[in-house]
Amino acid sequence: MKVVAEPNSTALAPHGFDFCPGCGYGSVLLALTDVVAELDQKPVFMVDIGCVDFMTAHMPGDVIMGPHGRTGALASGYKRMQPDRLVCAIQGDGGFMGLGAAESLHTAVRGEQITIIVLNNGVLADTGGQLAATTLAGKATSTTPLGRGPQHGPPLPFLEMLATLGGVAYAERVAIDSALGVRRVRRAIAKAFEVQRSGAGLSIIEVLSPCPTHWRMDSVQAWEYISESVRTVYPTGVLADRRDTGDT
Ligand SMILES: Cc1ncc(C[n+]2csc(CCOP(=O)(O)OP(=O)(O)O)c2C)c(N)n1
Ligand code: SF4
Ligand SMILES: [Mg+2]
Repeated sequence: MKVVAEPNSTALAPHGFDFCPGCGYGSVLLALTDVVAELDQKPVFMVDIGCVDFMTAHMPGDVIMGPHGRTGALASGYKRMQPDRLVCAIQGDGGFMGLGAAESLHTAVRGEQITIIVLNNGVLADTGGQLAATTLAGKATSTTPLGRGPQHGPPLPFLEMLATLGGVAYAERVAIDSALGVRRVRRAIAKAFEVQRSGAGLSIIEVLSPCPTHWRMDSVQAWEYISESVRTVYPTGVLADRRDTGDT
């Protein structure tokens, strides 16, 4: 096996991660820590409720936990009171696109000068693996053993919807399904902070992230599932970039 990156000891210390083996959240955390190490100020992080809250002990900066799904609203208020701080909300797909969809939508409509990282694992992982707005058609979850059916509607293209709004300065979807994918996560997060600094508007990064535990797969199968299935419904790439054009 080839080592492509050494774990960042700042993020891992003192007791290692609490994520399941093969979870994508550790890769996001390490990428985030690398990006923050290059910045001249530490962001303040607003962490949502979900498996994402296992990140709190490892964040490279101050942390405030938000009520489930409402972290975008909390981050908006903080940024308005502390406009010189870099503010980053981190939320799961269930919180961002489901229970907190209204707060997320209006944060985007207002074009808040914050960065949001959405961890899309297609499931409500922390509460036991329930169907989420993002679960793919046919995919079984713990509480929907027959899989997502027509009665549930199709998976929600929430980032595509938000990308149409003038307040969204930057929106990119990336995937943890390869070493290259992890590098792209890092690059996208760095870009999102640049956008926040430029004052252009909201920057959002959606990360397609494996959850081997609730997908009932091993780590390799989970990466393959993202490459072969999730990315066909949720294509990766830049969905909005209004940094230079001022386009609405
Ligand atoms: C207002 C509110 N509703 C519901 C819950 C229960 N709850 C906690 S975490 C969670 C699901 C989290 O799913 P997601 O946001 O996708 O994060 P993941 O666990 O997948 O990382 C739910 C429904 C809560 N804590 N607060
Ligand atoms: S349940 Fe899924 S999202 Fe939660 S820590 Fe485990 S692998 Fe990660
Ligand atoms: Mg989730």
